Formats: sequence, structure tokens, C-alpha cells
Amino acid sequence: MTITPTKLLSLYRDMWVVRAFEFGLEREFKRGNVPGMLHTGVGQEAVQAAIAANLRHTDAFFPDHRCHGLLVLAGTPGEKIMAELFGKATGVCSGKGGSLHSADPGVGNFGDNAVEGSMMATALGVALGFQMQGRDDLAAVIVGDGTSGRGEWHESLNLAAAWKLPVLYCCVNNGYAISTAVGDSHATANLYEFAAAYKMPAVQVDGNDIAAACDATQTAVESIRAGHGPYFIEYKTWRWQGLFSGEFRPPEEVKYWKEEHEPINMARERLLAAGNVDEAALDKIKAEVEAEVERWIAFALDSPPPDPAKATANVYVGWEVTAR
Ligand SMILES: Cc1ncc(C[n+]2csc(CCOP(=O)(O)OP(=O)(O)O)c2C)c(N)n1
Ligand SMILES: [Mg+2]
Repeated sequence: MTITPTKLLSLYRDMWVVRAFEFGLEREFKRGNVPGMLHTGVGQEAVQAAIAANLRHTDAFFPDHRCHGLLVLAGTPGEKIMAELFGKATGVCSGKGGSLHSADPGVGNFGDNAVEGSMMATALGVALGFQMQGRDDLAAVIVGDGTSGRGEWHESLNLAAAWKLPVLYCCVNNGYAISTAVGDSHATANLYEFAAAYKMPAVQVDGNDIAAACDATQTAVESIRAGHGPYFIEYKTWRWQGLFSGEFRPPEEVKYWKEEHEPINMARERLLAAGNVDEAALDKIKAEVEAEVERWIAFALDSPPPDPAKATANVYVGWEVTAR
């Protein structure tokens, strides 16, 4: 581990931001306060914290459908993300974006897209722009394992490698796309092997080990900023939630990921072993984050819905659409 105990403590808090945000959101979803569908990032906290910790506001990132917590860690106020997911006027995109289509370019969030993997093509254009401007910023694109069977995945990696574009590919391999296991739909369950064929550095890392995930991300980001072209990281992790209610995975697998190899507990044990923080201090961090998330939820609940008269505003840049 190369990260310091102080940095690890800060990442521990970040992981709690992701989990507490999702737990609060799930609770409100079940109460009927969140419209649409919900995919949560519970179980993938270390991946999101590691990515957020290595980006800066002048970079661009394209989150996936489980990245709510990452949006907060990237710098958008938590209440604005929460209100967005509640479909409220005070949300970061005035309640029009929701989970999948909200963006905040001021902190580098260029938005997700419901067509899985399509941001991999968009990221190329942003990265090309950075390269032409001579900047050392990068475009990070976060995608699930399910995306790797899509044409855009391969087209994107090919062009990024050929043109040495500053793209950080963050492949969140949680083992399944909906309920299809990666190894059942690909010739390998190790997706970095595909990326390596496109002639870019490609690594696989334990995505539940925050220190390993953060180290790997830092190495990749430094390489890209130094002008060496794209970099691919496959984070091996596991999501607690399926794409629907009900458990389809074997009990021993669930036990391994939720109890024995669970990212927040692993970080907690490592912090306690390092000896400069005790149980009470770690519990306090969790409680503080949970209280903050409750404030974000209260803000979202108290916020007004969007004004129907503004439904067509800001749909296209500089072009107001008038209702027919
Ligand atoms: C191009 C495309 N095909 C299908 C879907 C429907 N869909 C939504 S999520 C999902 C599974 C995605 O799996 P993965 O990329 O592994 O992400 P995970 O949900 O496991 O985090 C699918 C097939 C979609 N949104 N876009
Ligand atoms: Mg998956």
C-alpha cells in the first residue's frame, strides 16, 4: 500500500458518502419519493472513491448508472444530486436529468447515457479536444462489464490507442450484466485482456481494496497526463443489488462479497491495524456522513417540482424549443 493512513481515512469517509447516499436513496425510492428506476452503487464504493480521488475539475468524466455517490465526490453539492434524483427543480439539472442524464460540466461531469457504452464514443471527442488544446486533462469513462460486448467499446479503444488520446477507461467488472455472468457472454471473464489487445496499458485490480484501486488509478492518471495515451483499468468488484429485486447469485458468493471481501470493512480493518484511529473515530465519520445525507434528503423532499412552463428550457444549447 502506498497511500498514507491520512489519505486512507479520507477515502473511508468518501466510501461512506457513496453508501449512505445509496441507502438513503433506496429507502426513499421504496417510499415512492424517487421517480423512475434506480441502480445503486452499494458494494462498489471503493471503485467510485478511487476514481473521484484522482480526477480534477478540468478533467471530463462520464459516469455509469451506479455512480450517484461519485457525482457528489466529484464536487457537486450532495443536495443538488439528491434533488435531481427526486426530480425536483433544485436538482443539478433542474430535475430533468434524473439518475442517468444529469451532468455538471463545472466539476467535469459530462453525464451518463441510457444507451450503455455510448459515452465511450463521446469521450473520444472530448479527449481529442484536450489533446489538440495541449492540455494534460483527461476524459474518464466509467462502464460496466456488460458494455464490453458492444461495438462502441472496441471502436473506442481502437481509436484512443491509435491516436494516443487521453482516455481513462474504468471498467467496473461486478461479474454480471443484469444476471448474465461475464464468463458466459465473453471468451474471458478478465476484460483487461481485450483492452491489452488494443495496445494500451491494461490492468486488473481488486476493486474492493481501496488502497489497490486508488494506487492503480493514480498510476493510470499519471501516465495519461504525461502524454502516453489511453489506459484501461478493470476493477473487480460486486454489486449488492441486482438489476431487479430478488437474489440470483449463490449464497456463498453473496457471503464472500458482502461479508468477507466487503470494501468498507476492509478499509476499516486496515485503518485500525495502522493504529492511528480507533473504532469510535470511524463510527463518528459514518454517523456524520449519514446525518449529512439525511439533510440532503430533507432538502430534496422540501424542494418544489419543476415548473411545467420550463419543460423545454435548456434542452438544446442556445435554442429554446417551443411547444407545438
Ligand atoms: C445498449 C444497451 N443495451 C441494453 C441496455 C439495458 N441495460 C441496462 S443496464 C444493463 C446491464 C448492464 O450491465 P453492466 O454493464 O455489467 O453494468 P451493471 O448493471 O452490472 O453495473 C442492460 C443490459 C442498455 N441500457 N443499453
Ligand atoms: Mg456488471
